[in-house]
Amino acid sequence: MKKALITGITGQDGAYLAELLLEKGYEVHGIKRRASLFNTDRIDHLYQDPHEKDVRLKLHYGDLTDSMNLTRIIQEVQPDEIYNLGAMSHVRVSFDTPEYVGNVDGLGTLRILEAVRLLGLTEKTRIYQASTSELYGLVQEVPQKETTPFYPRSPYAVAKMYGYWITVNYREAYDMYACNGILFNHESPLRGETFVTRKITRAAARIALGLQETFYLGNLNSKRDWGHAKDYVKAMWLILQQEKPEDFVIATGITTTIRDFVRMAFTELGIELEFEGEGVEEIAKVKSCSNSEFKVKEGQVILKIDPRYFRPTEVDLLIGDPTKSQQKLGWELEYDLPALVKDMVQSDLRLFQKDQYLKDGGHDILNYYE
Ligand code: NDP
Ligand code: GDR
Repeated sequence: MKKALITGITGQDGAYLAELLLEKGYEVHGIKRRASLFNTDRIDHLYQDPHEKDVRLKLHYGDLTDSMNLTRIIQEVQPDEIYNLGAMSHVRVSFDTPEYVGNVDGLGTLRILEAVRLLGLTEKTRIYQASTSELYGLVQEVPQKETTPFYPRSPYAVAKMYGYWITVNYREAYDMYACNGILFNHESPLRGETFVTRKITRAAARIALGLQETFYLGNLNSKRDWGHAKDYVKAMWLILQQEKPEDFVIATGITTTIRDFVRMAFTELGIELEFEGEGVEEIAKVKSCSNSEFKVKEGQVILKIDPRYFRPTEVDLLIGDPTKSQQKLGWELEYDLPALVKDMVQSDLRLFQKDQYLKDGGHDILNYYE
């Protein structure tokens, strides 16, 4: 039975990847951080009682800032594959915590590679590094492909740039099977609540149910190439199954503005919007609603701009060229953008219907989310 070790198993991608690898018959080990509250929501459905026999999902406490911890876990597990997904992954927040991000997202990658080398596992263990389209940053070429020059625009992207190159360097210096997946934005119902797509789908559901009137966003003009995380974890696995280690861009090849994502999310609920004004004065109002059960009024302002969400340096346009991954990995998309939006909006609608029942029953519910 193959063994995989996933850092960041409690995150969006970690959860989908763990599910995929368990389905493929792997023994899956994950590193989770100690937190004062339970932090395994996304993988609770995969949890197996450690007292049972033949348990194939095993969790270890650890942190990417702790070399000794990582080395010990890798020594104990002796993994065939390591997926390094752990990171402080929020671009805006990386401007607030730049040193921490350098330590976790940059040096954390080195700690994994060096542990594998020092333990003499270079021939056994294959390593996947979660690289990102944020490396492209300021537009140099579109669509962006494996050979496009990098120009990172945030402490997050700069840290990930170190992670990218140290992975390439260990592959070349020590003949390791270590690869970068340069993944463009991928989303899902499990997406963290403060990333823009999930923020929008949650707000759309809450506004439709009458739990909230308005929500706030930052820059509506940036464009992102969005796919579904379920499709993207399949690419991670494929990248580690090739004869030779190589780096791959994983993307859909289609780009959309944040404004259009807002439109699509509300349309999924039968709510048509109109946008007016410019810059920080821009708003979106309800033009019509075809679902009489939803508690929105014509003319209701559902979106305003809050400059707090602007970034000191922005990435304006991301659009990836997936030709290499389609040809060499045989990677294919199951979800297009409308299918992704539908999955996220319908999931958040189900989630917040529970809050609506509580509210109708006279219980207090949280009435504002960032
Ligand atoms: P999430 O933010 O959902 O998950 C990040 C994971 O990393 C969580 O499990 C988190 O733990 C863990 N983590 C954070 N800090 C540490 C640390 N110091 N030590 C160990 N683990 C830590 O990210 P995604 O699942 O969306 O992304 C997975 C990876 O892919 C990340 O590296 C991200 O930067 C990268 N990426 C993501 C893309 C996307 O669009 N989703 C695109 C390209 C790259 P906890 O739950 O305790 O916070
Ligand atoms: P990104 O994702 O920065 O691309 O990084 P995010 O969803 O945070 O932002 C996308 C774009 O939306 C704009 N935006 C807002 N963003 C957030 N979070 N909140 C807002 O209120 C808001 N309003 C507008 C942003 O300015 C930006 O242009 C994600 C992360 O998953 C990274 O870890 C990953 O590497 C990249 O995708 C690829």
